[in-house]
Amino acid sequence: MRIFYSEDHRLHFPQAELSGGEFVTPFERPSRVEYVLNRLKERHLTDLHVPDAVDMAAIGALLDPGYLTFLQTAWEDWKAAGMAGEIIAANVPARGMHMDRIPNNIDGKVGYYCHASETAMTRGTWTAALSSVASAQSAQRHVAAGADSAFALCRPPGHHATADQYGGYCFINNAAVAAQMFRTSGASRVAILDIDFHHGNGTQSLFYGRDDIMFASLHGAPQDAYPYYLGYADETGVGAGEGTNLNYPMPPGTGYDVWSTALDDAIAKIKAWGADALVLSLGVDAYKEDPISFFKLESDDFTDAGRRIGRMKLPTVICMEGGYAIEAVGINTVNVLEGFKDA
Ligand code: SP5
Ligand code: ZN
Repeated sequence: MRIFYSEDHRLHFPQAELSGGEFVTPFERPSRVEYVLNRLKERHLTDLHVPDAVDMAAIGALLDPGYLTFLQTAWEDWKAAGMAGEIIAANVPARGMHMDRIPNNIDGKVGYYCHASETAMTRGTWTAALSSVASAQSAQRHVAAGADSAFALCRPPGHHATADQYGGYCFINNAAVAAQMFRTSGASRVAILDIDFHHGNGTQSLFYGRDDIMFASLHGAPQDAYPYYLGYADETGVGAGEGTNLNYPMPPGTGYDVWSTALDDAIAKIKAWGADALVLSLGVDAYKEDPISFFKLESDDFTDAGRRIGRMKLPTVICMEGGYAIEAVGINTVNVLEGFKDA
């Protein structure tokens, strides 16, 4: 399996994540990638490639142009306004306020384009986010050209990013861009399966009204888990998209028996729908030791999950999302890939 990955992810490393009322070193940190790379090497998965240059047109086809300009210029504007620290959203439009008027002031703009203030931006965030989506794009082109599958070792992750908001450690929705590119390259029905512990609110929102891209997500129930305000089972799509959004919220303590039942159900529905390409949002934060999550998957369970997904025999782009039990991230991620390959 070809693996696409760029060193530029290192350019995104904020010092601070707002967590429990204090600033901590972000859970989503560059060393996560090192653990995955080391494990890939240990398991002789060494077909590593630097991605081709980013295809901005393919991103612009899906995301809000004002948002992309904001991401590109935010750091400059923040510094020009005399801000001493990293970019952190302090004000977001809330109930009863205008949701659609974009402030000129950079502090206001940051709030407009953000939905979760745990996520800081720094000087290199834009470049890193572009390198991440470039890996997803190269992986998609490789699969569209005939490969069975490819792994985009994306960092920063993407599935919380919407058309015009960042948050949840995500800036550009890598999996969504890859799915849209499958449509452009000839697939009629594309499924996105999201097994990250957190609900993929960004991906859901991008395709909620569409009948050509199905979204299925297994995640911590929104009553109990970030992103809190989306991811309920009754969110099934709207208009033409009715029936093509599948949420599997699960409670604290959920283990592999219940989780894999949900996975099988999602797989069966994706097959029945007639997907001809698959994008897997691969977070491994459902692991029992994950520091910010509450599912109870064991490392071996990830191998089994990969096998079940591989049995779909669909052309598949795998995009890295979350996973924060730092030393196990490599093992769990590569377990999914190995299960998938051996299916
Ligand atoms: C891609 C991805 O997995 N994003 C996850 C974003 C999670 N954001 C909320 C983090 C809340 C952390 N709370 C820490 C409590 C530690 N005990
Ligand atoms: Zn996650």
